[in-house]
Amino acid sequence: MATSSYRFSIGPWNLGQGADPFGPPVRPAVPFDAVLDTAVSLGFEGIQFHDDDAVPDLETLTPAQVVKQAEAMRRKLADKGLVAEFVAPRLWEHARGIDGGYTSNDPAARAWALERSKRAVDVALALGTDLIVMWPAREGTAVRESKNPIEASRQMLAAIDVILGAHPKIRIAIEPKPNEPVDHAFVPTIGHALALGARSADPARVGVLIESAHAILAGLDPSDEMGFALAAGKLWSVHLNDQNGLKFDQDKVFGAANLRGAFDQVRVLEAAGYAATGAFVGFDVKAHRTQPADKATAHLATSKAIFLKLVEKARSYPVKVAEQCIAARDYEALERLVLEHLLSC
Ligand code: 3MF
Ligand code: MG
Repeated sequence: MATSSYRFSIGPWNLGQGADPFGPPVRPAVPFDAVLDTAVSLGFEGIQFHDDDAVPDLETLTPAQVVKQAEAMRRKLADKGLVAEFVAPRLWEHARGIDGGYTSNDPAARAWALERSKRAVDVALALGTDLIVMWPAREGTAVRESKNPIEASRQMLAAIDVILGAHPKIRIAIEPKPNEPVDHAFVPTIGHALALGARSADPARVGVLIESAHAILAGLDPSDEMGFALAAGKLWSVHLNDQNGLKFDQDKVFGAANLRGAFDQVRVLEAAGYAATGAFVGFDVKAHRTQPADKATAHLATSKAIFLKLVEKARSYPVKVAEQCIAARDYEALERLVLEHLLSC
């Protein structure tokens, strides 16, 4: 199969314990080494990290100790033939980030968020990656009047500049999401993320990570969001998954709710030569709560298998016939062509 040029990645949070807001964990925690073994056995080469996945309890360590532990993690990855894809400063779970980090109303919390982000840069470099993922999870509001959106936008930009300033090689991929855990996020879409990046101290080092479900939650088509970023050379990672309409963030298996939408995402990645850029394909998918522990990796295997099947579909797409339909402005014929192509064996 000529699809092996894609590189796949996984985050430890994709092997979760099945907890949801209405019920506790139903599966034992997966030890970190088991996450790595699962990655290897399913053909995932990259590991995505929160800063404290790589260095547990990093807030209690000195910067030198943090680097030492991250270097040990890098060796552990290398022993298994794995590499680190990115590091995301996990501001949203810490007590100090209760009201957001960079946009908190508490100046001490804002200072903490910037310091923690600088430590995440240290972790990334020690792990051998130059990519920081910024998911601005709590950078928004539940009560609209509780923060000043003008000030918040400036604070987000200042945070980007602090991270860029931490090392001349570091790049940031912003992962926008319009809501959840907040009601309204300050950086809800790819357009917002790229506009912020363009105003940063070094726009060449700010790009995006697109999660399919986040685009859908913003009422947008994920493949169009990808096209927008790809046209600017800014798509530096993806979190492919699916989402059944406007509800909580479901992190469903890629293609599970909208197979045609998944095809369109693969098609735009293929058209742009995404695989050749060396960027990873990540699947931000969760196992169902009902799934027994010994089968709670199937969501990853299925997402990857469906992705690869859709790569074949994109490569065998009848381009000539499609062009004729488009030239004749016969979009009904194009519609049928796409549907029959997807249904064909
Ligand atoms: C958000 C993310 C992650 C989250 C993860 C945990 C990089 O969509 O991709 O941040 O931490 O999803 O739930
Ligand atoms: Mg994600």
